[in-house]
Amino acid sequence: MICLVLTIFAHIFQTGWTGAKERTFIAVKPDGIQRRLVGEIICRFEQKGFKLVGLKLLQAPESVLREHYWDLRGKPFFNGLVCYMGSGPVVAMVWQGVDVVKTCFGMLGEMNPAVCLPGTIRGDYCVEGGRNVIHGSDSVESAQREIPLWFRRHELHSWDHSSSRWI
Ligand code: IDP
Ligand code: MG
Repeated sequence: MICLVLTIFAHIFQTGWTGAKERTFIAVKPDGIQRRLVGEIICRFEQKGFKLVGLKLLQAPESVLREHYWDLRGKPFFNGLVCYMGSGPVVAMVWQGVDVVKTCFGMLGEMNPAVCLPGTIRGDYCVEGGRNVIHGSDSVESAQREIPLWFRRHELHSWDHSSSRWI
């Protein structure tokens, strides 16, 4: 009974974050831009059938990068990671759709490119974990934290895909 109540609460609380309205944060990292992979990467999510609701090119402030990778602050590579992510502009995006977080995370491939499957973005374009061209939220909770960190409300758009009933 308690489980049922909690499940209902969780569902109500997450309204707007799950189902067709689920959103994820994706960023092409500075190496992805240098390697001219922006078009290819956007193309993959677009052709998969997800909806682009936010897009911008920006030089990420160090404060945003430190906050974004807060969970990794104790790792020896943390400062190098912040430096790498601030070494040039990133393309920040928000994509929307059913199960978009899990699906996009799978499309990225593993952090270690040596074990990435061919067909994933990292599997096709990376050889080193420290230069892995793309970030994607790893859970709905991460997406809920990351999207407001990178985007203001007015930078996100609600619009209808004319082809949505075919996807
Ligand atoms: P993810 O990007 O697949 O979610 P995480 O383990 O969350 O992987 O790590 C975040 C990012 O930190 C990675 O994408 C990568 O850029 C960087 N990173 C993780 N582990 C290492 C490492 O051992 N050396 C250098 N960079 C790392
Ligand atoms: Mg991660």
